[in-house]
Amino acid sequence: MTIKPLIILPDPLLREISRPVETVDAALLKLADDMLETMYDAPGIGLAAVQIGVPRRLLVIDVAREDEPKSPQVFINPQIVKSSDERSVYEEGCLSIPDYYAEVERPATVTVKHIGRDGKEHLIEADGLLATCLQHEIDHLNGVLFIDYISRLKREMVIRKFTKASKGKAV
Ligand code: K1U
Ligand code: ZN
Repeated sequence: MTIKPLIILPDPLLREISRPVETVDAALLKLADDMLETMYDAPGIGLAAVQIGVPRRLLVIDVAREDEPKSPQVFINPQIVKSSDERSVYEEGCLSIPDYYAEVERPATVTVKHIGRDGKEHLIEADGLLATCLQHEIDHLNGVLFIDYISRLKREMVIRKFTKASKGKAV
């Protein structure tokens, strides 16, 4: 397994719509394993393939607490098929926007259809942190970032800060 470099704001790749995965083969499963390794190293609780520069509809998640055994999950071509009216608020972060956190309100429960690493279709009903994380990661597949849910003023400040930092590094 390989730890891959993370794509950071304002990289335009983060605004691309990821293409569906066509075949679940050894190469795709190796990509999922590299994503898990990268996510654990960061550390994070989720990662979309586009965050390591691969705009495919693939994401990995592990919301197990530190005192629990690892529980890696792979979601291929995930789709939200049902969302609750009930909402929940969570302070989110993003590995592509390091050290910035903001409260985001989302549906508290989602049902997600996806293909698993076994190549078969699955349906999962998620609540709590898993529901929040699934929605954050599926947003990545559609070029949406959690800063899109905060005020325009705050979002522009964050983008300006990261744009400035990226120019500083480019020289
Ligand atoms: O997609 C990402 O950028 C990963 C992101 C996922 C996420 C976090 C919070 C709410 C929704 C989705 C992260 O993992 S940020 C890092 C983080 O939250 C974390 C890191 C270490 C321990 C616990 C959490
Ligand atoms: Zn993110």
